Amino acid sequence: MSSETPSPSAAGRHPSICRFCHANCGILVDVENGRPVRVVGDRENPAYFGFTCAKGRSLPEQHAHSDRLLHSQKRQPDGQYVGIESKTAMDEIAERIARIVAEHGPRSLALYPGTYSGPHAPSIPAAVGWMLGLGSKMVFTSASIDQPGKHVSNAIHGRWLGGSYVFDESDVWMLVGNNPLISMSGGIPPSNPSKRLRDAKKRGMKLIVIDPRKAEVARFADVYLQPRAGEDPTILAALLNVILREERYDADFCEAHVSGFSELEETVADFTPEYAAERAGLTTEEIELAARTFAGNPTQGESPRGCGVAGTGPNMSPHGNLTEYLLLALNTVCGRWRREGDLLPNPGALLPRATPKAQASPPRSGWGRGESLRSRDLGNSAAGLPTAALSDEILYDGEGRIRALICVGSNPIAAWPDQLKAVRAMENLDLLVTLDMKMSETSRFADYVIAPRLSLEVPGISISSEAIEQTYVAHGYPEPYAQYTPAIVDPPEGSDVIEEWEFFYGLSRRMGIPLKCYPIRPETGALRERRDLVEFDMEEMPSTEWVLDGLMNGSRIPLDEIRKHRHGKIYDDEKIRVAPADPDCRDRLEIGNPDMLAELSAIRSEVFGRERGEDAAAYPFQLISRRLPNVYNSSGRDIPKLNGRRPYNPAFLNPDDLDMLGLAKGDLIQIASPHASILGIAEPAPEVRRGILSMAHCFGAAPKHDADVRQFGSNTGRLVDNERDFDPHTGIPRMSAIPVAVTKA
Ligand SMILES: Nc1nc2c(c(=O)[nH]1)N[C@H]1C(S)=C(S)[C@@H](COP(=O)(O)OP(=O)(O)OC[C@H]3O[C@@H](n4cnc5c(=O)[nH]c(N)nc54)[C@H](O)[C@@H]3O)O[C@H]1N2
Ligand SMILES: Nc1nc2c(c(=O)[nH]1)N[C@H]1C(S)=C(S)[C@@H](COP(=O)(O)OP(=O)(O)OC[C@H]3O[C@@H](n4cnc5c(=O)[nH]c(N)nc54)[C@H](O)[C@@H]3O)O[C@H]1N2
Ligand code: SF4
Ligand SMILES: [Mo]
Repeated sequence: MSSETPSPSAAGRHPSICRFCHANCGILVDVENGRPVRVVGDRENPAYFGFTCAKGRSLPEQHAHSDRLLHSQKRQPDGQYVGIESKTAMDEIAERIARIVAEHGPRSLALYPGTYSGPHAPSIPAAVGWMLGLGSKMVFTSASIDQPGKHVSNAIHGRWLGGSYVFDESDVWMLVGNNPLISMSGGIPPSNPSKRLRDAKKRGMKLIVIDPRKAEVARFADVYLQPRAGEDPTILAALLNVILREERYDADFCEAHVSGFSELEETVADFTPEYAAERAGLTTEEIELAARTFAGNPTQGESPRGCGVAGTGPNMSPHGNLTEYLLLALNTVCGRWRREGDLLPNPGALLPRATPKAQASPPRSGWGRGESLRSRDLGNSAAGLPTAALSDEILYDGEGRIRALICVGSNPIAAWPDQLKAVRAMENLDLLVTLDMKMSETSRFADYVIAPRLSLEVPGISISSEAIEQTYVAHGYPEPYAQYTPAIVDPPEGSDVIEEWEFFYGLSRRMGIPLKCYPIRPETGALRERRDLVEFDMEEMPSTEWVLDGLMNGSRIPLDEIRKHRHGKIYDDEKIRVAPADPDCRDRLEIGNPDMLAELSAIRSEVFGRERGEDAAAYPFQLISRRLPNVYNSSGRDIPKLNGRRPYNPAFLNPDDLDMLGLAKGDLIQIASPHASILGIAEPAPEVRRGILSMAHCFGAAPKHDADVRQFGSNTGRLVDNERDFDPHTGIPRMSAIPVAVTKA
């Protein structure tokens, strides 16, 4: 590294990057006596315009939290934890893993990087590099219990190498089960989404929202559909039905670049707006209006730009792959891809230079790739190994079971579907190591808990928000924005906290494994120049700055240049246009995948509504997932400034349903699925459709605390059966639209 970084902990106001969530807002941090004391938005930041949320402003409280681990912990035979020096912990863990691997092979070791490996750019590359060095491919990420349908559908549909449209330039946008104003995710840029949305509305953009709960973003919708949960494939098939029947598609684009058109057309022919309306609890007119608003009227020369994107809701409901696939098909038939000569809004900043081309890259297999599980008939899909089945693989009673698990910034007991099985799995491990800032629900089962540095104590870059463009269509920054921050403060005095990558470097060194990091490969974005593999010096430990430089090799804007602009900068120096297709290119986007169309046809022959029979009568409500503003998965709910008055996750129900059940605000309720039951606290929410129970995940503690629901909340994952109603390709079980019964407790 050649640039100079100011010494951390200097008193005063420092520009930085918020890493409480993935949105990477530009912030100003006030430092007094070596500690962060105040965080405000940075108005000089050219992409975020001073935006922050309450979570970001509570970073000082997070860093100073009384539950924060300042020393790594080791579990004693009596179950108590005592502090252990991080070096000694690494010695002991390296030795135990070497022994497990020698006896049972590298496959007995699994890695689960979660939410908080995101803000620390070197975490996942170093962890995965160490695993591959050891010979284990058993890497399970939260992607397979998040929006796995995105990865699968992009693989089997193929990528458009010219890239997608971005929000800031679009005339129409469709959100299917996501809420970017709160989640900072889902196609409205993560950089101040509410300003971007207001600007877009002023420009005349039409917004379509499909969500059983009238979420914050739905208040801005021009067309709002409030269906039953889990009916997205039917609704999207009906939109396609209208668009194809009324010839509102881009015939020239389909002719030149698409295959499977007639197969899709034939299958969606049965999904009339009348059928979809009855099934999803909508009106025919609403469906037609959504279709016409999205497609415009191309034969009259009215072809709006834009995109449709889905979020976690429909990905966690049944048929998530199909929902995402139909959405890609919808974008594709409407020709919603960037054409030859179009300017690329974001040629890259920390990403390598884009080299877009107006052509398709052919479909790949979406599942059945490589490694498969021993315990279940599931394997590697485009979304990776199935995290939802990792408990089964740990509990498997046979050759090749997983015996050791490393959790990096993740919390299986809070987050995995089927919580009680996850508890049994954690208890069945020979070795569990967590890298976590506190004794999380999962850390309480761990043999070792490694205490990490927190975000303001490490350098950071805005790569997670930029690189999401590589995996999710129409996500990421709409402009070549980047920011770097040095560490703003030193860790608290007397602490022994390390960075996640240092832990994996430390293990590599102790185990004699040369550590190599592999760059992220693009899945859905425009083509980009390549990055090189990063090989670590195993004699002398490098600095984090060296690691960041290494990982960002090949960036369009060198990291050293980005380091100079401490408030973040938009690097709009270079104009890159979509190049013409290769003359001999015959590749096409596939919208008629036989597996997807078979799944869609099977839906058409399902009985629905009242005829559904027993389950429908016994479990009349549908529990759906949602995010709360002041928590980030399992983080934030123990910060009094954020949630002091309500540390639990309310069970939001329509007031008419509350009346019908004889319930009032604050009543204790029992929520039962066919698999398990939990307690909840009723909260009226007129924005929720009748028959829907809307609840956030990652609350609740271990089962012994179940009665303390007002203190810890309820774990909705408990209600999920991971072996029933799961996707056969990615393994994700039904985590939204779960049939439940609600009664007064
Ligand atoms: N029922 C249901 N289940 C769900 C979902 C749902 O909607 N419904 N959502 C799913 C989704 S989308 C996801 S992504 C997963 C999330 O799954 P996980 O990533 O497994 O869960 P988190 O609660 O985010 O775990 C983050 C952990 O990181 C710790 N941490 C905080 N700061 C740091 C840090 O700086 N360094 C380190 N090393 N650790 C830190 C926190 O204390 C916490 O224990 O949950 C999934 N589970
Ligand atoms: N404040 C905050 N921000 C977060 C997080 C957080 O915990 N808190 N978590 C982060 C993570 S890990 C992720 S993955 C992203 C997720 O980001 P989003 O996908 O935007 O997640 P949500 O805000 O839960 O929005 C999901 C929406 O889907 C709706 N929904 C549920 N089931 C269905 C269905 O069957 N069909 C349809 N059409 N809609 C349905 C819900 O009502 C909800 O409004 O957010 C990230 N940002
Ligand atoms: S949205 Fe995320 S990055 Fe921005 S201030 Fe809030 S927590 Fe921080
Ligand atoms: Mo997520």
